[in-house]
Amino acid sequence: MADFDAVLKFWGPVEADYDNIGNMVLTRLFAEHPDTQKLFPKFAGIGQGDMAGNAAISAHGATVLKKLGEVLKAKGNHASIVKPLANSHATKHKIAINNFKLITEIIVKVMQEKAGLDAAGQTALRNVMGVFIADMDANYKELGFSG
Ligand code: MNH
Repeated sequence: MADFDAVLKFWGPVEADYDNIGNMVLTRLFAEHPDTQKLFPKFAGIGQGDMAGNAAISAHGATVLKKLGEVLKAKGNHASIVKPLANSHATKHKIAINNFKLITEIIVKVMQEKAGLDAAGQTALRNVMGVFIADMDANYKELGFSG
């Protein structure tokens, strides 16, 4: 699908700085949607002011973006990537689907600022995330998780 390529065009700066950009994504997600921080037991008690320099937040942010990079590069053939991700997020981490919509808008903004994601790229990223989220949701339903 053309949307995957339209986002991959802007992925270079993200890939070059997974730790810092990943940290920004999570720090901003937790700032704009404080309830999302409560879904991460390992980040309990970290204040907004300490997040930018927190190595554990950077490491997890990098993990998320690396996986998203795998999804982008699979260009829609991502069933084998999405399935284990849906399994862990439904049964272990208990992350309702709406949270993926929240992080989508954060990634759009951070990529706009840090990777120059333009209007067409923003639309493409929203489309790609829409496909990813729909596939996560289909897996959630199979698992009986009402996320
Ligand atoms: Mn998420 C762990 C990818 C969105 C909450 N997430 C992981 C792992 C990957 C990952 C990879 C580590 C392997 C695993 O447990 O499956 N997560 C993603 C991607 C997106 C994402 C690609 C969207 C893009 N995750 C979210 C959102 C939330 C969330 C949104 C909640 C607001 N994720 C978690 C939690 C863990 C996790 C909680 C477990 C963290 C830990 O304790 O190590």
